[in-house]
Amino acid sequence: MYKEKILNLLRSSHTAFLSGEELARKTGVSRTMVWKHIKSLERDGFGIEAMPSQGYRITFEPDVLRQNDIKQGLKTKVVGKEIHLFPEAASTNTLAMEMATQGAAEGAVVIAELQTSGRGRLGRKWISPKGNLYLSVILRPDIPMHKAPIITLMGAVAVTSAIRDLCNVPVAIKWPNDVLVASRKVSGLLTEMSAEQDRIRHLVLGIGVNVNMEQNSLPPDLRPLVTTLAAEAGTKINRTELLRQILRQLDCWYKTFLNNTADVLREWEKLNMTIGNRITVSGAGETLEGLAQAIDEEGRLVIMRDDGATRHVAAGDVTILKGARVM
Ligand code: BT5
Repeated sequence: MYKEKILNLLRSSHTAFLSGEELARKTGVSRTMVWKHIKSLERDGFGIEAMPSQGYRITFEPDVLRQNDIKQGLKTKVVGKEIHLFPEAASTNTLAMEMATQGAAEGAVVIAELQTSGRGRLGRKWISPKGNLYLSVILRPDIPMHKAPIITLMGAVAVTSAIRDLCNVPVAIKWPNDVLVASRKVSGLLTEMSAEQDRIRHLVLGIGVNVNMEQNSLPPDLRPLVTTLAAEAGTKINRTELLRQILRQLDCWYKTFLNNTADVLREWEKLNMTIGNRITVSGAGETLEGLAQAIDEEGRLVIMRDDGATRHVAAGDVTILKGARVM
């Protein structure tokens, strides 16, 4: 707590030096304790210049997520009321599922700086080096099971909106769980559920966003398909700000979801780049080709085949064939 106070004071004095005496007076600890906290901030990666007779000032902020920074000005009602932050996790979804089973509160968020076994759908891997965002949110919605897939769409709306709020990049959603910039994947979502009969015990909404990672952290075959917000925006992105905005958007859209799922679907339609295109969708052992016509009230993709017949698809991988709308 005192360390955070010292950090806040140093940050608010910008480039001006703050003396050890002043820091001690304003925080109510001894000058020796101020010095110990300064050393601890340096161990956290902060660059702090110490000038005899002048004091201390920050010269470098590390790109590290900090619990207090994330919470500053967050003001969410449900999502992010509890934050569990780890330097490393096998998978934040796995951790969040365990915590949910042990009774963690709705809205609790598990975040990791990197994942060693990040997961996609169907046992696929999610490459998770440092520099990105990896988070999983525990939700306990009292909804019928067939509405659960809309949670993924809700998550995509929140992530896309947050990116639009903060980064000047043409971001859009590809059904069902991809967020793309210039046709390359910048974020993926994975919803996992624990249920009994027709009742949902809990859901975990996992979100990975490629923010500042180096492109060469990816295997070569993925590089043409994947991008980062920093690469698209041409500048490094503040991960803490983006994370906070994602949590705010999730908080807002989850509330909407509980009140009226149709409102979420309407927003999804505005932010998506799938509907109106000729596509193939593969999954469940078959590949369908046709026009992506709409999403239905359960979040399934409605495809019109060339013979005019329509199919409602609940899961799969979409490829956009031609005539993709420019966003
Ligand atoms: C997804 O699956 O897109 C869901 C990704 C969810 C990741 C989050 S991170 C926090 C939480 N904890 C987890 O363990 N998971 C969640 P899917 O649609 O199946 O896409 C997976 C495919 O995306 C892979 O097979 C690769 O082709 C590609 N891929 C892997 N890593 C990627 C990355 N960092 N960025 C973009 N694409 C990637």
